[in-house]
Amino acid sequence: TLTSTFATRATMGVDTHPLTSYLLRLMDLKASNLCLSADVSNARELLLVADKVGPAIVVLKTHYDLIAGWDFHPQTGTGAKLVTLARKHGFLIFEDRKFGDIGSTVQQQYVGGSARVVEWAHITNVNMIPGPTIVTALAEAAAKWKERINYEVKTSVSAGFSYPEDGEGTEEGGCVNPRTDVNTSNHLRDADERKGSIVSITTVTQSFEPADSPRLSKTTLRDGDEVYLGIEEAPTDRGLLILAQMSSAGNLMNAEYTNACLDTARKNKGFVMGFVAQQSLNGEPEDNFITMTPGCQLPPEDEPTENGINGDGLGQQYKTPEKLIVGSGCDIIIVGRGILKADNPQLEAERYRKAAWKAYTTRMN
Ligand code: BMP
Repeated sequence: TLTSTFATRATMGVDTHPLTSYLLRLMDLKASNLCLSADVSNARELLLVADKVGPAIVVLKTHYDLIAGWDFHPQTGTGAKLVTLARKHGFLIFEDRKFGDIGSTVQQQYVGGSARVVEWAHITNVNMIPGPTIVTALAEAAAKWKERINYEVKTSVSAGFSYPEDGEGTEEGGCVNPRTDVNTSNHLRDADERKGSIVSITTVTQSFEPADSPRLSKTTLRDGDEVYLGIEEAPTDRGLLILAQMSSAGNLMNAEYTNACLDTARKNKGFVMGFVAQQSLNGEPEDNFITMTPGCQLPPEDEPTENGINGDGLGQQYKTPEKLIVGSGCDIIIVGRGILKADNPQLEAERYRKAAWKAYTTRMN
């Protein structure tokens, strides 16, 4: 897969995870293989940065538990608002939860508690320390969730139920019902046709035009449009990444551990999309796992040497997009402080998007 384009990989094989295919198409469309690690201090900042950087990224990574003022309301809270932004800009939400407990506990942590991660995060991840049942347990929970959502959508549409109960078109893109809003515009459109305006979504005036994306033409949205940017809806699936290698100095994930992660991934392709790792682990021709890689920074623009991007003094180790994508076969770079600490995070995200995309095109040649 190292020399196959993202577009080719999107259609590769029958057992490529539906969210992986969707993500690969998104990457191709937006000319982006950038994930923002949105490690900001509060919910207001998180939503602001997601909206600003949204056009440049394909994945937004969260740690909900480091965000002060995270609003847990299922319909109008922070997760729901992120879902709306994800639809607006076309990106997937990845809660970097690193689950790491017995199956029964992680199921409850995934679907329950205050955060109800499964409802707003398309993707989450695990530590493999507890063994493979952590993956099968979460897969089971995700499958149950999907079944429930599809059932709720079907029954509420046929009953002429009016979506959404809360947040009805109050803000830009304010259609907020995370449990149904993520992927249901098709159902809702059907309902619209039969019932008149069941769904109200406010005008979105913003159009999307990443600087160098050759494939995405400017999309002007009309009043009441519910599909943003001409980007298709994400499927109603949930996906998992396995943390197989870490970027931090002295971490304990040796080759044997990493191989065990790969083995579990291959046995659970219906749920596992790929890895958070420092290199591609795709070894067999049929492996089409996504490799997402943190520990990435670019040297400053005015000082283009790699000195000074070695680490953060707390164990983090940085590599350039070029090294990771060309040298190690990684697909998506995950960047936090490299973008967030810049004077203008929006412009800096664009600089990272271009650098990562250039590295990908280099790898293709
Ligand atoms: P930064 O680019 O600011 O160093 O942030 C990196 C992000 O990626 C953090 O959210 C961290 O939790 C995460 N991460 C990492 O740095 N290394 C890993 O091996 C795995 C991670 O999830």
